[in-house]
Amino acid sequence: MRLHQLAGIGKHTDGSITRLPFTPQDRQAGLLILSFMKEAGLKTRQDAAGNLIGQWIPEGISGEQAAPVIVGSHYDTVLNGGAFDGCLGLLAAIEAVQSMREAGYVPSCPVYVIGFKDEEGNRFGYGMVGSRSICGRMQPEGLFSRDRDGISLGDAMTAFGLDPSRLNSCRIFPIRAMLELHIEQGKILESQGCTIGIVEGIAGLERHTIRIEGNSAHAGATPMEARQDPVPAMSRWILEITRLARERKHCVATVGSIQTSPGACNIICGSVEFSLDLRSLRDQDRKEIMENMAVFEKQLEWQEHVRIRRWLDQEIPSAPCADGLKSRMEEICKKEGYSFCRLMSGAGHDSMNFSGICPISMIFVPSVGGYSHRKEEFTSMEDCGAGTQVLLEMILAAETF
Ligand code: HGY
Ligand code: MN
Ligand code: MN
Repeated sequence: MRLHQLAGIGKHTDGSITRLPFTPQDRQAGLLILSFMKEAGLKTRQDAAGNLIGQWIPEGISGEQAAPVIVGSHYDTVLNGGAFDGCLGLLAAIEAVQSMREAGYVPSCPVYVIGFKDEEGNRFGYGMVGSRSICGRMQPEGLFSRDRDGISLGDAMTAFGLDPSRLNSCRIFPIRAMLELHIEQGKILESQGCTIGIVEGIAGLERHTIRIEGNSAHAGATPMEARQDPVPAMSRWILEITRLARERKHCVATVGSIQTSPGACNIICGSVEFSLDLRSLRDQDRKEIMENMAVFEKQLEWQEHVRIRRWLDQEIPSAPCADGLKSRMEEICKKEGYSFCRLMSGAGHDSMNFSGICPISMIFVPSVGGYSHRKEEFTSMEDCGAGTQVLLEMILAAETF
């Protein structure tokens, strides 16, 4: 089965999967996915960002009709991730189009199946490189983001055989609609016994890097009152952002990566560098929280005798899904007898980059136990099948949307 074949690329002995962008595992996965697209009868190409594009352009289609329905998802993983995040949506899209073609169906507009590149941002910290490029929203500074070995995103793309100077050529416009099937990555569908999630919208997100500099010194010979220790300052910073996020509904703040320097047990750190991933369904929440943090940082610098620098790595506004497509999805669920509920997506997705360019629509299927971004990530074949059926019928709906 295609999902298991793809999951085998980058799999560790513990069963988790690491398939980071512009790596040998990525190349191997790309070749396999292109072969699946060819089996489905699609005309395949890879664009300057490394997106995999399978095109179905019916005879005689031109002009306005040429605006494609785009359907797909990403195929990179997080570090030690699972088999379903992104890949289910991409393989389901290939499956749906293959079924339509084999049934002799001819769409009234082009249908592009796209495997998006580097959605997770787990290697360079920037993320959504493929979908931003297709939407003309790739920021040039993103190319200078670096991985843990100091390799920049731009250099990694060039070494992979791509051309980061031609990302503008990735732009697809106009687009009729963007459809994405994805695992929920939380527990709502499972707890409500729903097979299908009709996504209302995707939370906006911003990611920062924070660096706090103090003064490295001997852990034993330096009295507490004489220290300029960035670690207690960082701890207070993290407690403050956590407090501010907990005060607001649908707002989440995560510090997922922390580096201390020099990082030895008997040396007071000279500096610490850590990440912030802040999300909210209300963009105003994020603005208020970061304004509060700017004031808090000034106090912290003075009280802890340290210097704090923070820079924004990326920001993507929240993205509402198209009402008309949500209603069509509800009709499809009722017709097919699938239990469904409406929910917001706290997780970010490639679709959010299409907001404001074309109508977007996301279909969720349940994650067993709510597990995701770990090897236990799982969705039943029955739910995968239901999600694929809804995706197929949403392609039909989007054509006439
Ligand atoms: O980070 C996210 O929300 C997504 O998994 N990329
Ligand atoms: Mn993910
Ligand atoms: Mn994903």
